[in-house]
Amino acid sequence: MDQRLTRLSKRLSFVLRHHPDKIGIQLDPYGRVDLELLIKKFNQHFGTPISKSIIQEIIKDSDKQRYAIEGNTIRALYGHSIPVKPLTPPETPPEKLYHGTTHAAAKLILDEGLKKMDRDFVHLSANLQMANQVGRRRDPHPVIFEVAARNAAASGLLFYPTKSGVWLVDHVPAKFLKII
Ligand code: HQG
Repeated sequence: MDQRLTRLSKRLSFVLRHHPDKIGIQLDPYGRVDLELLIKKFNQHFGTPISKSIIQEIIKDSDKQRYAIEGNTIRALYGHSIPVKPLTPPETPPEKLYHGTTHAAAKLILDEGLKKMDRDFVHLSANLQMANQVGRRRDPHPVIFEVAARNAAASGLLFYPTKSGVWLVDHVPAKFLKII
């Protein structure tokens, strides 16, 4: 994806995950907003304009799907810091999920488990490659945790899938985590 689309994608994430107020829009309880309104307000606020076809190009060309256009609306699929409710019900996760992180965080996680920190949910990856990619954002040689997701779900934790291979969960106690 070229630099211009990457920059626009980051701005979309900023607005749809964290600061809809900055461009004068409100999200519904599930994080959705009318697509035409989003485009109008986005273009009033930012220098580089966006359109439905540009957003579709971003969705098609991104390494992972960060947004979904559904009917007349758009939403971020994960990553929120403003409170949003999951749009679809929890599901039984695969036996194992993964989480990539830094060495510094891993020490704390071994004691405290995974916490959602500044976001609405803990983010887990469907496969090792994704977990590595997530971890490398902050550490060139990230620590990868294997999450006993099926067992954690059996203990009552609710796992929410997204279309992008990211699974969302409120927290993961340390007993379900293993460094691999
Ligand atoms: C860590 C990006 C200390 C956790 C990515 C992580 C992902 C703890 C950091 C998505 C902890 C939070 C989310 C504890 C967790 N003590 N540190 N008890 N529990 N942590 O960015 O999962 O590219 O909020 O390990 O690719 O890194 O933007 O979460 O390092 O899918 O679409 O606290 O964001 O997606 O960091 O990343 P984040 P994340 P995009």
